[in-house]
Amino acid sequence: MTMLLSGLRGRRVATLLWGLVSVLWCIQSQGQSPFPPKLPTAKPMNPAQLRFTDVAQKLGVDFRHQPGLTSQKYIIESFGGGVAVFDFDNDGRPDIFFANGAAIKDPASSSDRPEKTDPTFWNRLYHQEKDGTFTDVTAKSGLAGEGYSFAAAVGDYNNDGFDDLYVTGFDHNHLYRNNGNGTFTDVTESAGVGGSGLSSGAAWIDYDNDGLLDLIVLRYVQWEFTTPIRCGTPQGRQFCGPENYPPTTLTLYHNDGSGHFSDVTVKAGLADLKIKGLGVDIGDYDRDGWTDIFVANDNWPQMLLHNKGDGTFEERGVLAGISVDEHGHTYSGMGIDLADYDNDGWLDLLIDDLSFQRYSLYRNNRDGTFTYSSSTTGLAQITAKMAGWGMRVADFDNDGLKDIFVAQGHVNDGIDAQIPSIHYRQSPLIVLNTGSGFQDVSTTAGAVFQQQWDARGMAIGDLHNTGRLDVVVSTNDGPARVLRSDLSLPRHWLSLKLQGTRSNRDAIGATVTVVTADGNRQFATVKTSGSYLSSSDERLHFGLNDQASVARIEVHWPSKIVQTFANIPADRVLLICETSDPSFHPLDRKLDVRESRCLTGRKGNR
Ligand SMILES: [Ca+2]
Ligand SMILES: [Ca+2]
Ligand SMILES: [Ca+2]
Ligand SMILES: [Ca+2]
Repeated sequence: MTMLLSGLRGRRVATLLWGLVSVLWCIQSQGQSPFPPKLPTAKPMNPAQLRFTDVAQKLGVDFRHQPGLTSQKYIIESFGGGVAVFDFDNDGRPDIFFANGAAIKDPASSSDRPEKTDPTFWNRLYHQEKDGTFTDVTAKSGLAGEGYSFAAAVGDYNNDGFDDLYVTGFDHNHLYRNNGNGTFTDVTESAGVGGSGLSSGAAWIDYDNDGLLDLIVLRYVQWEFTTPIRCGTPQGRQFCGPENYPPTTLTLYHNDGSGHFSDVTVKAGLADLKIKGLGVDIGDYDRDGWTDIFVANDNWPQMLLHNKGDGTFEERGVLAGISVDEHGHTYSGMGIDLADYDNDGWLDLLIDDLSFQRYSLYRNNRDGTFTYSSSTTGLAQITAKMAGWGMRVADFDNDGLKDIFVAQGHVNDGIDAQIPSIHYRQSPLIVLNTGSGFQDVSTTAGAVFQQQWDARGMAIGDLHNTGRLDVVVSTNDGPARVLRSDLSLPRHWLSLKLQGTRSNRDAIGATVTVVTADGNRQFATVKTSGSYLSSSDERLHFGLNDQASVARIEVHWPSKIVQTFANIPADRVLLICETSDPSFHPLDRKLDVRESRCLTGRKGNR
């Protein structure tokens, strides 16, 4: 397939192949369809009505990622930085954080450390104002950071109602406690989560369901500035791939509830796990009540860390059928998302990678295993030449079916000269879920899809509370993009913010089923993880197509409390408090109304 495609224009070919594949599908769909046969058919639509516009400059988001490029092509210069979309001041309007690089000595010795002394290297926090524009509040917030930063992971670890921020980096990670007054305090040392080595993705997860968020932190490879491996030639250095370096380990931190975390990697049975990790996501794929962990590894088997419920994990990637692609090949896993794309109530897995590897979609077989479904859904053909990083599976056109948005760009900045059909800078990708396959609608979705970026981090969220999912992209050595969704379809939607009282306050790990009268059934997990080095809006977004109300909402909390609600009107943001009181009804969350109405008196700390 890759040979056939190499001399041709990707998307046109993909469209042709799409037709071919569709025919093949019809032939085999009676057997192993990657979509359930009774899925409600989406209403006919004009894809041109889903459009994204880059409003970064217009809204005052002037972040530019600075990788600190050297002549040495140190591996960290190719990582890019993560994005976090989160409402740090609880005013109902999502804000944006960007992780940034740092100045690197050229060449650097073993004692040299990247520096953020120059403000162009600062991490940046942008506060959203009432008029929808953003103001750089980095200096006041105390989030400028130290060293070379990669991932941003949002979670309210101390359950005080203000989201905290974990930022990974080279050599040292940082935990910033949100003080609730617009400032953050670096509590890394007292919390014991500084880590070491070349960290990459991180995710908040309450793996033991005790109501306190724990933390999983990946590393990439064993690497130091003095690692004597260089790629390319002295005159033309290239970034070395992960195959040049030994694999490394991850760290699992247990939240002890006193502001301190314990490194439980050994106790959890994860100390011997060798990874080349980039993306990480969480979700209960087997619905046993314990949240599991998925790791996207670069040029290394992909991994499923099954939570055994006794504080230990078991790596089951091979058993579950997600470690390699359909041909048994490993690939360069970068971005990751666990999401139920076929609306059957079971989490599926998508991992993106480099050109000629095709993005890997694994459909959950509901028995602890997955089936590689990229080819049968058309996604393999669409993504054959693409290279993806930040990525989320979500309903961008509000028709009740989850779509895919990918921030793209190749890692090798010399690739254009080596393989003329592959480009270093690539357009982003928007793929719609039709209910029977995936369709690339990028060419009709706005001018940003004609632009070529070296994209890396990406987070999604309904920035202006209009019921449309926007996308924020960070590009390596380039400007940030705020892609406002200008979806013009008059489709209904519902946004749910869950607040735990016995469970962790962010409700991370809670699952929600939304059923509409037309028979559509959607399933989602509360999380901030997924994508690449990034953290998305924790509110759950549901597209409802032409349904003006939801027939039934079912919420399963990590505490085992189950809440159900009937006949809920659409087109609003609702706050659901965790309670066993059957008289509780979701609260309509107006802007500027602080969430003081949920029950208080829970465990936590300040
Ligand atoms: Ca805010
Ligand atoms: Ca916990
Ligand atoms: Ca599980
Ligand atoms: Ca959709």
